[in-house]
Amino acid sequence: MERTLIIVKPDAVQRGLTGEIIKRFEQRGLKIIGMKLLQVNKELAEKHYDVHRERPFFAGLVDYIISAPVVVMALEGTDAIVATRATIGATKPAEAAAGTIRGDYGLEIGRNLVHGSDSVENGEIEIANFFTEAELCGGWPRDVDGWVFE
Ligand code: IDP
Ligand code: MG
Repeated sequence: MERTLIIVKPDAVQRGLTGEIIKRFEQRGLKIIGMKLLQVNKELAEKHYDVHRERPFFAGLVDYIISAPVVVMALEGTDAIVATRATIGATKPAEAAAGTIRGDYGLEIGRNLVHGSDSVENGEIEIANFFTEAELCGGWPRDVDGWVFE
């Protein structure tokens, strides 16, 4: 089982796409082990995107992510990192495949609707940045688990 941090970004929340985005991950079989709405502060935004600190788009990226509330989710499932990134689609929405979240709802890289962790290690780090242990229901026995996980 892998864990990943998903962020329904401010543009998606503003556009009323929160439910649609949650639905896609839920339908895929991923188990929600944490979820909340919050407005990210600058310190947390800069920590989350620290790897991009030297990039020219960093300041704009931080402004974007703190501009309105987001919904953050910790998801658990088989190959959760690869599976969720496939569901999210390519970073540039204009190039993202139809049927992906970005390919269905986005056009521009700076308004690409959703974040998903890019490795198991970063998933654990990012989940810890956004959730306390008490806020997570890790490993809860979902009744359909046997029909999703082999
Ligand atoms: P990812 O979200 O697909 O993993 P990353 O390369 O990790 O993409 O970039 C993180 C986020 O930074 C992107 O989702 C996007 O919001 C923003 N971003 C990346 N590259 C650019 C850019 O060239 N211009 C503006 N924003 C960018
Ligand atoms: Mg990334």
